[in-house]
Amino acid sequence: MDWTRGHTIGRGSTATVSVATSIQSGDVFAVKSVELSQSGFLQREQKILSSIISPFIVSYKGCDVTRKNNKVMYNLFLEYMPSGSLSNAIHAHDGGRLDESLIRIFTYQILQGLDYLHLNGLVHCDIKSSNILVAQSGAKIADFGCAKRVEQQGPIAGTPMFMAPEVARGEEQGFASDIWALGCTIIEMASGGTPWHNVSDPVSIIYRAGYSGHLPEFPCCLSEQARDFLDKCLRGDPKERWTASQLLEHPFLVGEFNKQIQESTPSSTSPTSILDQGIWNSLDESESLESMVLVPSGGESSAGERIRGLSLLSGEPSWDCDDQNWITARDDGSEEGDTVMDDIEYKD
Ligand code: 3AM
Repeated sequence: MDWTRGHTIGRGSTATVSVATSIQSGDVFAVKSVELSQSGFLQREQKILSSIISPFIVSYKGCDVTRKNNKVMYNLFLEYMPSGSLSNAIHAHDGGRLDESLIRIFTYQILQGLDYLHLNGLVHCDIKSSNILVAQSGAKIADFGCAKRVEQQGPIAGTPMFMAPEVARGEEQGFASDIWALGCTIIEMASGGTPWHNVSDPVSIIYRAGYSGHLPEFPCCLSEQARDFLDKCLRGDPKERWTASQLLEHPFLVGEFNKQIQESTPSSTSPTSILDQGIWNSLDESESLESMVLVPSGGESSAGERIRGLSLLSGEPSWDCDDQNWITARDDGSEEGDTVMDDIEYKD
């Protein structure tokens, strides 16, 4: 696909995200770009996104390699989500927190995405409001740079603030860990703050989450139903946490607002959607929390040792975009100074 790069939307921890337009069709999409030599996270994301499809997950549109200012860039094409992240939506909303009716809808949509992933044997590993993207029609899960198959061994990944106790201790990272992170995301929506709001350095967060036996504080404004839902997400023992399918049946999601929720799924284009509340027009810029990868250093290690083991994941490039053996690198006509017109081919 030939395409042109538009304005930069933002810079995440692993890539720069821009708006892009297909030259052939005029379709607008988002492109995540990073230097090829540092594209391990993005290639991991490409592998996973290209194998899944759900109205609750940002859709994959392809990938290629281009040359820009003598740098070889890896580009991942995604569905464009014009309202940005849920994190931005929370901070743009009155009082910096969301009403319970909106929390319910976003929770339902994230949970549908998680249920789909888990049924397909995938763990996202980095659920948080800045990795949930929003369009007029609702919320979708994005950023699969840390995702893995459930049986896959490997370093613990994600953001310390959202790590379940078993993840913080470096024991395991499975479906239940995503559910804990969903609980933390509900806290973000309800409070406008972080789950461990009075702790900021990663060592203390890992200690709190993994070794203190404490739970994050439940926001006081939540209803009894919502608190019960949160309680089912934030059980210290992963075996006691409810699964995504169980949570979809919880009264918090199947009560009186069920109809509204159904009407506002991403597949709906109804102009009367509950999300048509004007908040999406005033989203401000905010910096995402950094994702990190914890490399476990043995079962006996302390929280401090784990933190010292923090490293960025560097995946081996795998040249299998779109199931082809060859990738064409071409000029992308960028407004940001991409100039090289010659095609380069890479073989695996
Ligand atoms: O820095 P902010 O939070 O404004 O929301 C993502 C983040 O914006 C946005 O790019 C920034 C860096 O990650 N983003 C990521 N994927 C996107 C997409 N598919 C996206 N915005 C729109 N559509």
